[in-house]
Amino acid sequence: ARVSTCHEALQPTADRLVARLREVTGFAWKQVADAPEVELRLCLDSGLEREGSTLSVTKSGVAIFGGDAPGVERAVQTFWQLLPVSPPRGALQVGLGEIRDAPRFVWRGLMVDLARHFFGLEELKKLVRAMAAYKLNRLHLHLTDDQGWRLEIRSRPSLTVIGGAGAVGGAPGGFLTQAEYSELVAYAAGFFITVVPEIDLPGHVNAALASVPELNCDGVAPAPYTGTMVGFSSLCASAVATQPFVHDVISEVAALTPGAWIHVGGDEAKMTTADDYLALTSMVRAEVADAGKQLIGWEELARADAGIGTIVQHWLDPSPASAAAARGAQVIVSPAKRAYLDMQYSLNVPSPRVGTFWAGFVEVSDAYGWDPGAWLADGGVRESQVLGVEGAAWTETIATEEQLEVMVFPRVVALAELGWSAQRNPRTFFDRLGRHGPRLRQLGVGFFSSTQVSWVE
Ligand code: TNX
Repeated sequence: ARVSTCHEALQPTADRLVARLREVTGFAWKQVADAPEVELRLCLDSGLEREGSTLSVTKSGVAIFGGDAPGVERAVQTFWQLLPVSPPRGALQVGLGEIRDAPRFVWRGLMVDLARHFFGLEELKKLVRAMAAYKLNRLHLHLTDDQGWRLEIRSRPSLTVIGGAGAVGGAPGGFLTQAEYSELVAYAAGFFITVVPEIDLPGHVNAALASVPELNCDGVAPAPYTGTMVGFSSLCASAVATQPFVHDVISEVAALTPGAWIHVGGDEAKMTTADDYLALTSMVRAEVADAGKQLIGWEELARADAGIGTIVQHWLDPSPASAAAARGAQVIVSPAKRAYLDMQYSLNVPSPRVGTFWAGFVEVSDAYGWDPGAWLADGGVRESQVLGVEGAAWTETIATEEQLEVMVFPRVVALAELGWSAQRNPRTFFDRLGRHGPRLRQLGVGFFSSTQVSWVE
């Protein structure tokens, strides 16, 4: 049996497909150059949408055409969903038919907070594989916060030596070396998933202040922080070390990141005066532009003149993102009461120690029961200004990989469908999701067995 490809950009998808076909069927599948008569054909059709595809199953075989290489990858994930989780060994049986597909939103993300608790390369790769299965395409890493600095910066080794050492509640810290970060970026790129690094400025910086004394207005480094308060730290606008620090960090992060975006946080800078906030974020904005990247900030950044060319991530208050959109910004929607994956599903669930509920409980039905394109409609934000949707796994209360997975899944699957499909159908969603227990298990991720879902084996 053969898989044919017509473009080298399809190689990562084809390699994984062939490996899995060999394993599943036991046949010696081979890769060949483009040919119409093969059992499984992967090719491009520039007439299709970005990430869009046609998948046709005829008696002579399966043909997948993508509008681009990501489109082929997404359709291959659909192909596997057409088959049983563990197909019987031998010839595969797929129903005849054609699926024409394309995403509703270009941004379908998962944010993981590595700062409050650290999660390493292997766990992040596992999350990438699971994201790919559900056609998510942005992995946003919250790399720095009061409790930890999680990316090696070669010009400032103390950031990770001191700032990376601890975590919330005295848990072990950790950080990604630049080599590990690059390995993750490349791994994700193989699935056409872009890593979006976040360096949170000018608040949420205690780990940096603790690591680099000159960043402090009084020149004295504070102690590392292992609690869970927010809004108490700030870069010092008058410190001469501040601008060179921001420059060095942003240029190293940009150099390591082939993706178009750098997220600069901007949230909850409660100890930064309004003037300093404006000065510091303008400086950050200039550094990101000099580094050739596009800026993303949490909705608070909209205070600081966010217009055309900025991407604002909405999480709490609809007004700043709406105002920014009116000035031409694009919006990623991550409403806490729908998309915050650190909210408990319901009281004390999954356990009284894991998760919080300041934005309310978020059951699977809440994660699925809203329309990202219309969420800010009252603020005048049109669907065309909504770049997409992102779930955010904050980790103050999430200390282990098992806890992280149970909080992320299956809610991120619900968000993934909102991001991908224009047809939101709560009536069928819970049945369809119920058949994904074995698939999530096959991906090796834990998930919360919500009683809202009729899980089948
Ligand atoms: C708000 S969302 C935060 C985070 C916390 C999260 C906990 C945002 C931009 N800031 O610092 O981790 O709530 O749910």
